[in-house]
Amino acid sequence: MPHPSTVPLPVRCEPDAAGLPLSLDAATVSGTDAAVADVQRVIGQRTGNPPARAATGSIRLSVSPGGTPESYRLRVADGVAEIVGADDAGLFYGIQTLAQLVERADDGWRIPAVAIDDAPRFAYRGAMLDVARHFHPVPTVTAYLDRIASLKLNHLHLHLTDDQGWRLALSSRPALTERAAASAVGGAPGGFYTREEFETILAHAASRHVTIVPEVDVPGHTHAVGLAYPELAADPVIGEEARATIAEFGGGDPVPGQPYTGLAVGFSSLRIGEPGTEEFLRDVFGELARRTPGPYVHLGGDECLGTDPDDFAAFVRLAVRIVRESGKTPIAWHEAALVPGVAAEVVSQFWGYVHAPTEDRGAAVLRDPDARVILSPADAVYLDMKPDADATLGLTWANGPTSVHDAYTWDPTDLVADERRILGVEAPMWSETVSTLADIDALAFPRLAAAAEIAWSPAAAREWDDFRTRVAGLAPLWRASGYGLVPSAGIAWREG
Ligand code: TNX
Repeated sequence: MPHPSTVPLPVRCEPDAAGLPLSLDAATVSGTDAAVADVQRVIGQRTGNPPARAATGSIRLSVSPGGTPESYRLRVADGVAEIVGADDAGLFYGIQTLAQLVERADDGWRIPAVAIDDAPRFAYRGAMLDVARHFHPVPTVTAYLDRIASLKLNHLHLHLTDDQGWRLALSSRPALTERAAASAVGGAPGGFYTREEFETILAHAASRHVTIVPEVDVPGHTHAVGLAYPELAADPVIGEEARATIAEFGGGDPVPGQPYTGLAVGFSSLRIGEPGTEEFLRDVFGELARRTPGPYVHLGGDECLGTDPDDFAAFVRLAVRIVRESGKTPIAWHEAALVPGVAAEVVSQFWGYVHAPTEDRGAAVLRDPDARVILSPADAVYLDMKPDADATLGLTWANGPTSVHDAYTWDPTDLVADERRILGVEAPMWSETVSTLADIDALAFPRLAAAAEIAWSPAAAREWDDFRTRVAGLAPLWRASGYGLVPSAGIAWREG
């Protein structure tokens, strides 16, 4: 029997064609307030008819501690659905699966009889949103949180700063948002999150069992810092790569003290060795650590193309020390993790290639026995790569366009054979070409689902034709949830 349209694929899923389904027309739900509200939201979105609460519902939700973290068990039989989570997150994931099972019958809505036992493969299942190149306001971030959580992703990495703008108000450094937040790529309006808005994002993430991973990218990607603190910013160094990007996309050369609105990378750096720089790092990372509940702070460290390598190494060691002293585990892009001694102190985020790994794209970090890694191979999980050559949104630098097939047909162990060194997988959405939620949806679906399945489901059970059929079957749920789906090669989105 083909799998029902559940993505990511559960560990064990046994449909019972002869069993009595759960009819949703008069269904009721019982459990904790939060879990009941989750069921009412996801079923209500799909059917327009959220189940009422009852003391003992036909949908029964509970937590039975002790199993694998984030795991759950779901049974639909005899007109009753029961979900038991090993913890609140596991119960939440069972509810997401339940919503995916809803189908239209001749006489209304129902959930077919099924037995599912499910648990994640990796602890870190992430997405990243670049809110710096284009600013994405709170409703876009909360909408993206809903999307990623419905696919059982549990981390949202926010790229909060870049050359084009600084997006988070800090009490210790108000000048950053007063002077460096009004710009964005292409002259688009900038913006930033106030303290209260950032709290709203954190609270929404918590309600969806998502940990926010805040990133302040240093020492490169810091042109905007120079708008607020000119004494901390080195003069731009426009290398070959930046020159080629400026030639292709325009935007002019970066000018110290003026907002940068182009697409070039690698030209900016903080002044390393300057005493004010250390104080800046202590203020920024200290406040970031205090204001976020998660275990990680991302310090960036990528694409410092004009920075002297010894200066870069000294800077990275300092930044790592400061983040660790703040009580958090630093995450760093692989260039920083390649500084000798650093890999043992951080989580390394690899953004090289899986289909054609090369040393200049960080392959050494994959072999370092000290490195614990988050895998973000750019030619497979960079959601900002064009899905096909004709796409209007997206870039192509990572081995050309990335089809859904490319996004699905790789495995983390292709990169690191020892699975214990792999913390998980993260799918970044850089936003040079992405300015609205509709743009995000157009690039994310369905490749985000491919990343989620790679991070959650057993490798041996994954199969491309089965995946693309299941993913296509989710279109009615996703449309009803407001996700903007566009035509996608190889995916026959189901109507109705
Ligand atoms: C590379 S990936 C970058 C970003 C760009 C992205 C565009 C990484 C660590 N750096 O600065 O936005 O490519 O795809």
